[in-house]
Amino acid sequence: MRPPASSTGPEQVLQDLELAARNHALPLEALRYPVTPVGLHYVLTHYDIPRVDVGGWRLRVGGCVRHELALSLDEVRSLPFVQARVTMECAGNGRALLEPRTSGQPWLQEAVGTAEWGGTPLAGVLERAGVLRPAREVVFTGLDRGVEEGVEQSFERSLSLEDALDEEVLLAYEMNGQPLPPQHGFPLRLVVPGWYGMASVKWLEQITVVDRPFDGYQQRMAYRLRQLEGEEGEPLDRMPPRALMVPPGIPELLTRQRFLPLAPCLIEGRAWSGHGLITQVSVSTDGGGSWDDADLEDQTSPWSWIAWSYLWEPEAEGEYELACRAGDANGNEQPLEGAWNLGGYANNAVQRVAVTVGSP
Ligand SMILES: Nc1nc2c(c(=O)[nH]1)N[C@H]1C(S)=C(S)[C@@H](COP(=O)(O)O)O[C@H]1N2
Ligand SMILES: [Mo]
Repeated sequence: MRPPASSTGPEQVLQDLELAARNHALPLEALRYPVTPVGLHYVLTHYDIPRVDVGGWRLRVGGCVRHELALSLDEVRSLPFVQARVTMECAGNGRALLEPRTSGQPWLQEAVGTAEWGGTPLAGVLERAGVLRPAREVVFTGLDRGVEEGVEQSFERSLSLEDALDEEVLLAYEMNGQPLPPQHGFPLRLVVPGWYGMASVKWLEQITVVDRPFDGYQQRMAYRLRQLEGEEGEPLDRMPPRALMVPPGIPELLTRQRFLPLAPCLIEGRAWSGHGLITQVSVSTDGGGSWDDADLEDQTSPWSWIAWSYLWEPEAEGEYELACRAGDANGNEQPLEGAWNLGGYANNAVQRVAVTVGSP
């Protein structure tokens, strides 16, 4: 049983437009770049983008630690440097395609991007501070403040101590070789490879090691799979697999209907999963009736998407529905239909693209 649909009246439409104007997705043609140009990477900011005076900014580390730290950006930059290519996707990606509509950022399927994040491993900073037992979790606090469901808050998320100590978790101050831009968390953000984006706290100012489960709003209320209000729900963490294609041909301005000539067509895209390497991408050109394997690029890092391609030779003019579907080494495969939940999260149902072969 589903709870009643949220409003889809004019007020909801204006709210959706305001959110969609502030937070943009990856234009699907930008899947062509292995590393997303900074301005094309999706952006999701719950509140306002803070303006940070880097001279006065410090990264504070406290709580269950032997030595409290307050590091300037130069001090963070003097720590060991690492770079990692990481695909990040919003947990609300696919939300607007679920019925009935739920409130929240009205993403279609493109809330994703891949960046070369540069910074220093979080584990090294925690080691400097000296984590004291019985530490259990590490809380990351951003500078940005706002209100959600009546609760005033800073954007804050936690990781278990074990997850926080994973070697791939970064304190990043560079994106694609440049200082972080304001919208992606200047001067410093967390990057948690493999996880949905909410874990990667931007505008980081405080790291607190705690000895009990963190129950802040973004942990206890948001980012959980629930069917009904009041349920505890399953917390979201890693990204399930998803493949997206560059829609082939040319679009009609308003409907985005695609047109392509009757000729062989190379369908290209990318696929990723936070649960393991991508082992399969299949493509359908008949709306999911039959599926063929796409060619996959060798995957060199588990944290970055891979390219895939499929040569389609349409036999006749007409209407087609293209679809693509990814599976990972952990046996996860994209569902054909999205699974509804109250927050509209984690809808990784296959992408479908309607095309017309022939002239408009
Ligand atoms: N401080 C802070 N960190 C944040 C957020 C935020 O609103 N404030 N949004 C989170 C969410 S929901 C996502 S999906 C990612 C988006 O990162 P990006 O905007 O760099 O793509 O940042 C996460 N980190
Ligand atoms: Mo998100």
